[in-house]
Amino acid sequence: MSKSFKRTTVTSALPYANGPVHIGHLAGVYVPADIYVRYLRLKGRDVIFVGGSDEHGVPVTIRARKEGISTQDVVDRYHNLIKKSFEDFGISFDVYGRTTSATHHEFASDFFRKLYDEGKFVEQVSEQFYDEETGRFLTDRNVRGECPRCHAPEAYGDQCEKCGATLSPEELINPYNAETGNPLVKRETKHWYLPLDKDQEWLEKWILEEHKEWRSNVYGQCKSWLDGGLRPRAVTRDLDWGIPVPVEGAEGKVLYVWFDAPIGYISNTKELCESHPELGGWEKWWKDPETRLVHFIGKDNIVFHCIVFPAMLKAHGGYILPDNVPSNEFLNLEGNKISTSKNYAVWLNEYLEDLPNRQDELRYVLTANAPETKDNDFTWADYQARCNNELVAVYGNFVNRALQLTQKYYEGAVPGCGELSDYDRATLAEFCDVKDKLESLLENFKFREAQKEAMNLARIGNKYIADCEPWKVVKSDPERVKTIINISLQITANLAIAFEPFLPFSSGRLREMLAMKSFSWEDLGRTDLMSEGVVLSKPELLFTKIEDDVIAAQVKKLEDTVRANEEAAYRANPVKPNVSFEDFEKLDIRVGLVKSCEKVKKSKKLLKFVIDDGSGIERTIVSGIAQWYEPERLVGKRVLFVANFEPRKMMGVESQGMILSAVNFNGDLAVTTTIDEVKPGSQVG
Ligand code: B3M
Ligand code: ZN
Repeated sequence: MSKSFKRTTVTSALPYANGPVHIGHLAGVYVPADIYVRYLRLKGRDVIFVGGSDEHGVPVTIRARKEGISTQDVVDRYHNLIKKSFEDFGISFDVYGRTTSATHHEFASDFFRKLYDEGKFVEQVSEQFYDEETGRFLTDRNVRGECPRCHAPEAYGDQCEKCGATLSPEELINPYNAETGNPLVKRETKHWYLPLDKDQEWLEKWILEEHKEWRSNVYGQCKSWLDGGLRPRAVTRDLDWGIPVPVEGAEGKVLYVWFDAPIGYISNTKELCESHPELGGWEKWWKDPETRLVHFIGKDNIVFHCIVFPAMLKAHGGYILPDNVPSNEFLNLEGNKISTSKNYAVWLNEYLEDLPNRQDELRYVLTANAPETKDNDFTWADYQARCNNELVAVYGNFVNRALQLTQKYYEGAVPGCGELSDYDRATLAEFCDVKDKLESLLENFKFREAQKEAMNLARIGNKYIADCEPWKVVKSDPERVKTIINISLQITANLAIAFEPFLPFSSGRLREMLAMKSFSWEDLGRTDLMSEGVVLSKPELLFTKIEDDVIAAQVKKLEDTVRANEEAAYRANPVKPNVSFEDFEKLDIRVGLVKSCEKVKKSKKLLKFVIDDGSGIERTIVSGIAQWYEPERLVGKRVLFVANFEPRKMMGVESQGMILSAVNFNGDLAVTTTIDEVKPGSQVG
């Protein structure tokens, strides 16, 4: 950051109001954003923290259909639930709005209209799949049909899960509506496109040259988009849920959710400023070049925040562009992907109920494990270990010792500091630079390391008390003990400040116990925060142990979900109608020995096998299982394959057969083999 700014507008991605928020959202976006904002506030900087629900788009309409209630009911329910759980978790938004608000509808509509009037869009008519019975156009993912390659009956409009082929909806044979099963026809429809191809040049300069400091995952994704060449993107959709396109002849069309949602950051700011005149009008926060704009998002939102939204702002004119877009990778849960649709998550609202008053514990673990540079895994065992071994045993233990000894020896009044020993000086020197260290980490969005640094301060304190052993010298050298306790209390006061952005609940309680009146980031590193004679409140434990049964109950909850999903998957995939022996015999399944296996060039999914099928001539088979196997692992294995499967070309390679795999309920694959060794070419039957 070379420029200096007067104020900061911080936004965090607007969660879809189609379900509660879970720990993946928290770790990826909301906890880091909240740490950052709390830090800036504590430093006395001018900052607003803007959040809200994203209430448009297909996900909420799917949820409504699933639950059999209206879309408005869905967004009302989840908006309120999300808002409340964020509040209870201490995510300190200045405003938490919603994109169904009148302010937002008007704002987004005007935004579109201005670009339209100025000819910033291109209009394009294209053919899209249409369900005549429901009178609706379909998104690619909602079109299903027979795969043109492997003839699986239920391929998606963008991909066949059976053979791994990448498809477009036009290629499907007998396309149908995934939800209603109705057959589909092609129909012409007009849409408005943002001609991003025209933005290529300035975006390249702005991102690739002027924002080299962005996190490498963000920079890398932008670079690969830009290298691939930007294409026009449709900003309208044929849907009945959303903001109507404010143009004559656009009946039945709405703004694309990714067009209106980021504008929600601005309209929510407008709402905030209208009720808080002291903030000085929303424009100051979005148009003044002395305002710094920072978007906290998850990695699947990078292109929208770094390319599309800036292009929209630029096309409109008058707006500032983001100065940084700190995006995290994903958090997994007990080794599996978190999934809203599969109900596989730790939901924030449930956590708050199941583990009451343990907000800081979760905040701590999510930051300690934050997926800042790579995907990370949350496990309940790790949660327990970090709470008990770090929060309780290090931070909590130190604070408790310092406070209890003050009670015991001085009836809670801060003792004066006498002459310092060399060891005292060395200890104080160890934390005098904590402020600089923390600042540089926080300013660079390295929250994980920053929290470690704060914890290090507690470690210093713990070691200090343990080494000085005041209880041993309290009789023989009472003056020395006063100094030891005084220094311990100074460290404790520093901890209350250092941890405030990360663990605001316990920091608040600690400040009360310390009777700390003034409280500012600038005080960090000082060794005179606790004045002699100040009487402390009665100490309480800052953290308590997490017992095994609490963890076991959470693990069981997840296991129950997995089991329920497996049962549902089985029910959705019942055994097919019986076949005659004759029909079965038509399939020629054999054993093949894998001679070599390698990735098919330019394909993420396909592996090319060369197998010994017993005939003396090598056979090539292509299989869409690259996601599950490193090719080397399969070499030398005996696999089962369909030998008389019609040859077909995949990515330019002719595949002569099909390797058989078992598909797990969660979609994972395992290639089949025989228990004992058999000769290649042996028949299976
Ligand atoms: N609702 C996508 C998401 O939750 C979207 C973010 C909007 S930010 C303007 O991943
Ligand atoms: Zn297929």
